[in-house]
Amino acid sequence: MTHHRQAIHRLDYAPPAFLVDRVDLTFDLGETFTRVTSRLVVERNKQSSDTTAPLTLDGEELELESIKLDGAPLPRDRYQITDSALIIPDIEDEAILEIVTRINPAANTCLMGLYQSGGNLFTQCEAEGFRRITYYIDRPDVMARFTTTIIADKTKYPVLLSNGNRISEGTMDRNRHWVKWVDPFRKPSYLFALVAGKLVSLCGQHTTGRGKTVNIEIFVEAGNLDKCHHALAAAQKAMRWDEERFGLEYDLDTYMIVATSDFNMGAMENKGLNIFNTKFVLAKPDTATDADFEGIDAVVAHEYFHNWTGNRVTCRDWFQLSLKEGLTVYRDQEFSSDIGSRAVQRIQNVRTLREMQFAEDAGPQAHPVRPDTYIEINNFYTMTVYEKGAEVVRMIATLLGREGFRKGMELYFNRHDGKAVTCDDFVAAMADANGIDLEQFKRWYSQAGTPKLNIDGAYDEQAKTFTLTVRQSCPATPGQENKQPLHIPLAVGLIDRRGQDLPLQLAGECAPTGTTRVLELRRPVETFTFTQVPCLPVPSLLRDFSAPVRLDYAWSDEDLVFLMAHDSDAFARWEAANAYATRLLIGQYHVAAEGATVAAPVDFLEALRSLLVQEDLDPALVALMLELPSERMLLEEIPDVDPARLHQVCLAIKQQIARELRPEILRTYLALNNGEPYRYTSTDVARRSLKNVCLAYLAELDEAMVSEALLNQYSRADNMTDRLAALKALANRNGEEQLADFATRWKDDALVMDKWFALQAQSRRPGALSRVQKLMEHPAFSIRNPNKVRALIGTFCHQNLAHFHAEDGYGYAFAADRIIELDRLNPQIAARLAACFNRWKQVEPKRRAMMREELERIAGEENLSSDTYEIVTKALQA
Ligand code: B3K
Ligand code: ZN
Repeated sequence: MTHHRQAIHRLDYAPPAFLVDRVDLTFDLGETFTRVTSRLVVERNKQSSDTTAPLTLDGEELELESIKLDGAPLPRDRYQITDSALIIPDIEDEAILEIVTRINPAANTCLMGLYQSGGNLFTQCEAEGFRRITYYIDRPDVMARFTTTIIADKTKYPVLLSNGNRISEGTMDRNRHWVKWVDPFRKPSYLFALVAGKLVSLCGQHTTGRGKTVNIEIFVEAGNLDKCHHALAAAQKAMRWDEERFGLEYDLDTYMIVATSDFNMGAMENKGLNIFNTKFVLAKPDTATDADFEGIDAVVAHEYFHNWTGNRVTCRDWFQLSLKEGLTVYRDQEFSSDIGSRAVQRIQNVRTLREMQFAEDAGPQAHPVRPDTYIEINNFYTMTVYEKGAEVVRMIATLLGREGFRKGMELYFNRHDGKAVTCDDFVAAMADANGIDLEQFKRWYSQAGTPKLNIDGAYDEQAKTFTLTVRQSCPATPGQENKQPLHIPLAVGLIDRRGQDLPLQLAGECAPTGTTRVLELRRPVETFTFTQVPCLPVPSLLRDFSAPVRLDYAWSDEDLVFLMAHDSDAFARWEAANAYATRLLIGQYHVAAEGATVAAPVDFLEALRSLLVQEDLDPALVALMLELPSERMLLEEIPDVDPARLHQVCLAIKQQIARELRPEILRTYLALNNGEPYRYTSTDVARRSLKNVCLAYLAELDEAMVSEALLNQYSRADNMTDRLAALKALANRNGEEQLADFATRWKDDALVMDKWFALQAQSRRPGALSRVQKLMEHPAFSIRNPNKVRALIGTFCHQNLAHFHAEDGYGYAFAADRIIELDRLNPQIAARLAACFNRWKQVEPKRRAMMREELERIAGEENLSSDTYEIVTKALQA
């Protein structure tokens, strides 16, 4: 591994000195010794101002066997080799290179480049993994035509896959066979993929609107075929959706998905050959939860959608990552909204954004959606680039309307198909297609930090007007002291005392235009006066979360209860419940700090009770409204926070709700726990979600009836959603027997065992850390497997706040030890884990000092990877 630590700057971008027209690769595969022969047709780039630059090919951990230039061996004094490049100074404007290198997939623990997993071979190239396969100009603005010939042992590697179309195959001596793939589309090297191994496949089809038949093939290890049907259906749904919503069709004959259990992230959109973490492919009702099924729909759609937003039009440089990621997340969120419940989808997305992206934006790693500088690009596959990036695209869609947005997408593809472009190009297509000005809006790409809106509302009884005064501001972030005002769409409504939406008419307009209005903020302070307002209304602000901002409006508790019951915008109803609970929990945290007893007011409890007794509400929404804000989210709201106290307060309120609403919760639980067989339909998913929220509350009661209900649900469930919900509660009680039973039952299913590890890592019972340490010795655990690390160690460090932040500091020391250990094996996974120290300045001084010490200990390690180095040094500097 190279440990470059130099910052790269967006404004230093220069077009590549050379382009690659064709790449012909031949892989002679072996697990410890793979020979890669690469034939490159290169030419000097006329767009480059540097007309004498040497040809520089990136390469890492490669062993060069031979190199030929235009057919003749290249003498040793005609090229240089460093630990990150092969440099040929003296070269014609057009040249053909033949480079032979060897690599060792079995020794590859960072899972970038070509690596081994379960005896099979896989590649991961984004962002800069191709340079670990062969010497190449490994940057996204070099787009070439690829062919790939794979030679391998027939018995060990019967299936040989790469991008594009399989055009020929044959057998060879020594039990070997070969397959040749041709990708008709130009692509950057990060989209290259190769898979070889013993795999079986589930095949399906999709017929496009124009009548073309596309084959869909899902490859998995033997024994998993019965878990691929949901993923196949997801691919079919995604193909149909993209045609209907955006007119985008698949462009190859076959779309392949391959699943591996060793993968650094969720999945990868390689052209025609997507590689997935098994977590986002394999599912059946008895092994996967409803959330897993939803995750598969979303990730399959996301990777499939990348074929247009990412592959056909790609990024000019890695600073533009959100060009493909923000847009593709927006697309997958819209897909999920269309196949499920739009309101539920929106609430879940906003919850994630608040809990994780707002935290990132408020901490030492804060960066704009289009970053200006990075040390290690892998650290920039962030919540900001993905989720805030998607919010930025969503705001454009809100400003343009659905048709306007589609026109913008059409212009974007007309202009840029087959090219590597920038975020500015995307915004320009949107603006030009609609004849509007998005110059100020572009600051959303360049400015980090979560903006804040302070809103006042004033009713003029005499004039019958209601005036909103909106002040926007944005806190300083590392490297960005002063912020400029943003162009922000603010969706609002006004609700009268009977709970009816008022028609909205702004001063100067002659007629009302609907009941939800998107106000456009541009200046630091804006006022909007609504006329013909008959009585004092309750304003509903930021409907559907129309912008990724924090909002401050002085709603009374009664207003919030009123909005929970009456807002016509489902998101806003949930938001009112969430705001009320947040306010209450923060208030009670301070009450606890003064030593007083924690309690929720009657009004709050009654508001929740009324959700449970109304029959006509969507159970999924009720479930979301009943769930208290996470400790992780609350931690962001309390400076100098004591996480242990926060945990106690949340627990006390949860227990109080359980006690006081016991009859309603129990009745709801029993009504929903009706023994009907499992079906994965949105109605049933919604009902299960409410049932299991009720179960979680009941589990707070120390009653024999509850223990019995938990044991019953655990043992009788015909699906993983219900079984796991019961086991989760049992893991907080004395559920040793059930935990052991679960492990015996599922010991051979890696994904189910991940759930088992995560449950225990989350458990709030005393001794959580020592149990986690003990579980690291369990035969199903491996520090080399990212899913296992995330399930056990990641869950403990990021989600079990009470134990991670234990007063003795052992949680911090444990995290630091693991980060150091992982850094030598897999820097990307180590750096992700290191983010658990990001908010050290938010916690109270004693813990803060201990966290800082651990950060310093990590930073002091010799040979730290650039990944971990960047995260810990930024955490310490900020
Ligand atoms: N594009 C990949 C992420 C690659 C991460 C590299 N460190 C998956 C996705 O966003 O679809
Ligand atoms: Zn993506």
